[in-house]
Amino acid sequence: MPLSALQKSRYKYVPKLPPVLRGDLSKVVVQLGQPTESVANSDELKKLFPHTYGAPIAQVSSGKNKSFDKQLTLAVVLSGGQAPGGHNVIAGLYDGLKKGNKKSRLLGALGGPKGLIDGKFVEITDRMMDDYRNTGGFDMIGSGRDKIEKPEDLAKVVEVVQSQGINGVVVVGGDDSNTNAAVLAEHFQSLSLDVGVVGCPKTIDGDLKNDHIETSFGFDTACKTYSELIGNIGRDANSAKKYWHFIKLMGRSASHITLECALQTQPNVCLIGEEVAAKKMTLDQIVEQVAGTVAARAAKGNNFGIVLIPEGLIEFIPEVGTLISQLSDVLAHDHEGARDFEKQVLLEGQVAWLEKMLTAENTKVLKALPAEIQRQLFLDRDSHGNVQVSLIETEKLLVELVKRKLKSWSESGKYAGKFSALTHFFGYEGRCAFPSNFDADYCYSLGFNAFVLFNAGLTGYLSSVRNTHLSAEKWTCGGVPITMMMNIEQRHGKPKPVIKKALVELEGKPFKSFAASRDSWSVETAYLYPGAIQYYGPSEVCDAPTKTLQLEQK
Ligand code: FBP
Repeated sequence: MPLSALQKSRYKYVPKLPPVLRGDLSKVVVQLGQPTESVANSDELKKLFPHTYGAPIAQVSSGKNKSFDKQLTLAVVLSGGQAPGGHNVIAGLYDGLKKGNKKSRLLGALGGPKGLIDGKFVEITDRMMDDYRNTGGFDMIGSGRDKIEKPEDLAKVVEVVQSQGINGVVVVGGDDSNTNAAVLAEHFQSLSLDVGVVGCPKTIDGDLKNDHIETSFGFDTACKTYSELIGNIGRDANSAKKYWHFIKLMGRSASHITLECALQTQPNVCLIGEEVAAKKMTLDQIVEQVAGTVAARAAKGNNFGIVLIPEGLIEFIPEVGTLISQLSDVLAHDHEGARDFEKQVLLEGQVAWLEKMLTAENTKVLKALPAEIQRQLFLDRDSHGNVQVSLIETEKLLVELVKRKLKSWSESGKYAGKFSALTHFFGYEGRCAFPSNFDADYCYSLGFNAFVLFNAGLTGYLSSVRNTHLSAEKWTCGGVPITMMMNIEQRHGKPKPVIKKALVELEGKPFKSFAASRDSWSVETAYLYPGAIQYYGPSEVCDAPTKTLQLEQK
């Protein structure tokens, strides 16, 4: 395999561990606190998770551990979208496992949860592991978006873990995948199987966090990658002074990525989905806001600018969100009418069929959208029932509507600028980047810590590393019971137990810091140019966490 100079050099990088995990494993213990409660719907969740509900928070600390060297066979599953650092979770887990007992084995499930269901694994060896240390991507074993939920799939997994002698499963995933991890943990317990399940918080979207999980891995690298690109575009815009750049950023349910990139680059407009929802802004009001900034800058002779748009914005706009939610129910594969919809080949036929199924208000909203956006709203949902917002071109929709608005303003003499817009979508560019030092260290620690939790016999937990806004010298670690983060939400029109997503908090420090500056950024040209991620050099340049983490944890 040909190697870049950076890849060769990153192989030699030694990730930093929290002090408690650095020494002799015979001196590492897990202490348990008080029983916990879920964030909501505790009665329902107690019934759904009778064996695992309410487990205590776990803290890893120093002490005497006589059983640190158990011989274990663990399986690791990468689940959902790629996020920088996944290979380092595997590396930390592998190194911890082998440090505990050289005979312990780590099996990688091939292609995500499906690999676990079908019993398709590769045994990870020193050689294989060394080829992937500190590299981006999930290509070492692959990932997938399958769910382990149906009774037949759960039964297959039970067969697989028994036949392979697996003592524990590590699920590396986001909120949906770790909800699955909780289901699996409960299932094993209900059968009195001595097989643990521990999750690691992954997603570039940054929406798997709470009081105990400070951040999901991959958010740091992805945001820094997008911010480099936004900064470069900002400098181009400020040089040429002729284009407005509408940039959509990944983050399908929460706007954390967009907010972090705004804090790193200071664009002229940054839309935050959660604010749009809280203020119940209509699509027209959003368009007015963007067009208003275009006009204000044009009045100063600045016919250029940067607009950041979270990909999930479309679902946050109340009237469109309500439409999407009814569409998802009506188009769900188990909906009796869905077959008829699939028979409609032409868009007109699809809209006409939907008109009979949707409320009058939703039909009106649907019909007001451009044809291309309508088509994109009808695309298949993912396996968790989510609309695939990365496929909806909100950036193009906004350019089109802003153009129309400016035209009407110029006809009435309210606007006299030039509006030439380009669109971009940054998502896949950042998901497999070489992990920043932060993600390389954090992921390695999460994986190593997951091993410690298994060794202590825990199940149904997320690996947690804390104090991450400080240097790794101050990091601590432990485990958070997954049921503690759960509530009941509507999915596919049915109530389901899920990990509560962390949306951008409008009262939180990152949003407030942005809100305090955005007016000056809109009219002034105050772009910041963060440049590329640095892997070597002064710690303040190479190891700094995201602004979100710094503001939230300070
Ligand atoms: P996860 O929640 O699985 O980490 O994935 C998040 C994400 O990167 C979103 O930002 C994006 O909308 C989605 O994945 C794209 O999914 P896909 O890789 O299936 O196109």
